[in-house]
Amino acid sequence: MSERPISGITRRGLLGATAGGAALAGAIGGGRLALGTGAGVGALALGSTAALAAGEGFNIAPGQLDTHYGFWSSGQTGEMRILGIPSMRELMRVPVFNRCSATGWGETNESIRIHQRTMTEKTKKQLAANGKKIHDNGDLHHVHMSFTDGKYDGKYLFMNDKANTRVARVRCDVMKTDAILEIPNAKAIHGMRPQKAPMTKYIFCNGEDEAPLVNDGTTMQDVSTYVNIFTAVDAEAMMPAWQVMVSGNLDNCDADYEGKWAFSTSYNSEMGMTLADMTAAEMDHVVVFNIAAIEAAVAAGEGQELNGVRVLDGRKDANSNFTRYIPIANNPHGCNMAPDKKHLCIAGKLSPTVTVLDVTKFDALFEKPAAEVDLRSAVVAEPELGLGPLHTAFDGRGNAYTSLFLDSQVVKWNIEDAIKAYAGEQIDPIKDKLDVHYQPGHLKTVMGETLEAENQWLVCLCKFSKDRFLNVGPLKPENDQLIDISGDKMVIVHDGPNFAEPHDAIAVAASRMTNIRSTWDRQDKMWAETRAQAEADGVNLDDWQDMVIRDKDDPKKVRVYMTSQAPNFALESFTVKEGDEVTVIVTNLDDIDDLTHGFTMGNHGVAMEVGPQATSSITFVAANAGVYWYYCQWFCHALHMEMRGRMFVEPSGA
Ligand code: RUQ
Ligand code: CUA
Ligand code: CA
Repeated sequence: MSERPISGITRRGLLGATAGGAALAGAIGGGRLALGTGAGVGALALGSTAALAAGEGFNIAPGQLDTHYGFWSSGQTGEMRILGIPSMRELMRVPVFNRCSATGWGETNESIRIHQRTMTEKTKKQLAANGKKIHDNGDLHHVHMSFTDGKYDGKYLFMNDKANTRVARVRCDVMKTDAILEIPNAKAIHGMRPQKAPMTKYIFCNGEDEAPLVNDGTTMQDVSTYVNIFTAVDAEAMMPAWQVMVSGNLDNCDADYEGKWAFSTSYNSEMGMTLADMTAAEMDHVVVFNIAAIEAAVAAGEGQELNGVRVLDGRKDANSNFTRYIPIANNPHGCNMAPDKKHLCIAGKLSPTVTVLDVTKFDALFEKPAAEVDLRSAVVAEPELGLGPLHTAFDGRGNAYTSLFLDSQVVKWNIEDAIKAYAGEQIDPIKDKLDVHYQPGHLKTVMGETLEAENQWLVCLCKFSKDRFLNVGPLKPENDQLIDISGDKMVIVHDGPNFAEPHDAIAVAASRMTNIRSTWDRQDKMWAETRAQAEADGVNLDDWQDMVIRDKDDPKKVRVYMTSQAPNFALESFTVKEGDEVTVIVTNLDDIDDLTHGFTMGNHGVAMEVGPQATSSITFVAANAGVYWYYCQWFCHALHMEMRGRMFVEPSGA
């Protein structure tokens, strides 16, 4: 299984042989050209056997470009990653919730401001007690792009932090985090999805953990006071728009293609506090959120205002029109809306089934009080697929692909056939099963979470790699497998080791990502506050002045403005006093593609990236007298090593 022959030769053999390599390069060129015209066309153009198409299609020769961007989460690493599809080459890491040594994210003033933007008083107190300015870890499970009319618009990427109850946004023009929102009232944001239509007005965020609404220690043991919170975040303002209290907890979520609904799975409808309690009931549920009803209630001032957010009561007992609870077998997990605009697939996890809900039947659920409607009336299929179904992906031909965690398989099934089988027809909806390696979680088809689902590639994110790679010790990488789904049979064409722990990914056609810049705009809002400070100091960042300024009001504060142009810093040295709080502001004058400089201050734990035309600043205390060298740590020139200067720290008595 690991060495699938391509025209009778193994892939590894081909890549290892020089002569074969040249022959392959020729074949690849043709394959990629064909692919560039559209995945469907590419699949047809590429030979007659699936194995041949697979081999030619995924090997992107040196210098050739991938057809799709893959945006990957990284779980407890806290960053976002960009991979090329189909090559699976890692192209970039974008720090989000993590501290990044290379770029200074989490250390530069610009990034700290973004972190602190919506920080609650409680968090500030918590951080101060621990001698920190920001949380520099995160648990980033889900990355999703902003939509316009059910299609990716290439504008923003949104992602959750389960560890510290946050949501972040990355600007796609520069691929940098531009907003981090700490969500009040909720606990542990897990499932997170943008509204798909008519545009991404909201980001829907699931609070997974149960806690008292006002969590101040007045009630702790009384579980009946615990709630879970569903939050809609205003995607443009990156502020909470409204919240809904629900019964049970919230796991994964998704939204429909009309902009009417959001839905969330709940594995703990029991409101249990132990594993045994959380799995006790035979049925859990999916919560359906009625966006129009919620917006009307918020506009009417219903509910309560808590920490600046309007909170509505959508729990079962409240009998509201905000929510409906559709019973689903024990501990469901994945929540995936099909690109047919109609079918929502809920993965069973503990049940071997995927429950298919017809979202066009949801209106009927809200026409009468919940007690008077058949809450399962929207269920149109419930195929039994295998053990441990976690997530479902879709192609553009009506097929679904569900990961089976326990079986270590991907199962391909047809939605319409499953509906016919549920209605009593003798038909097997399962079209193919493929062993993957091992224990798959999320899986993604290219553009499969949009109205433009493609039919060539499926990426399966396997939680374990075990024996698939050279042993690197007890901690092993995960295994992202690339699967060719263009034929009737699924074919694994690539194993991609990946560090902890990509939960999820999306794959976006490169044609959707046309506004990515190669250099910064000098006026970028990323350093608006730094510019304002420069102006107050009489420094015009656009005139490329270099200055050392002592703050008039606080003489302990020194600001050092300098420019960089390969291979020089404008300041060869500067002088401060022991105990000074020093802010170094570097502007990169170079405007050439790929000419990044850096600033590292020796023995101070200080380093940052300064991209072409960017301004970046970093603050530290010069605690000890002496000579310290600063240097550029991003390779920029033949004389990059010489790009350095001295900071003289005078003894405080001097
Ligand atoms: S979850 S492996 Cu955090 Cu997306 Cu299902
Ligand atoms: Cu500038 Cu290296
Ligand atoms: Ca349960």
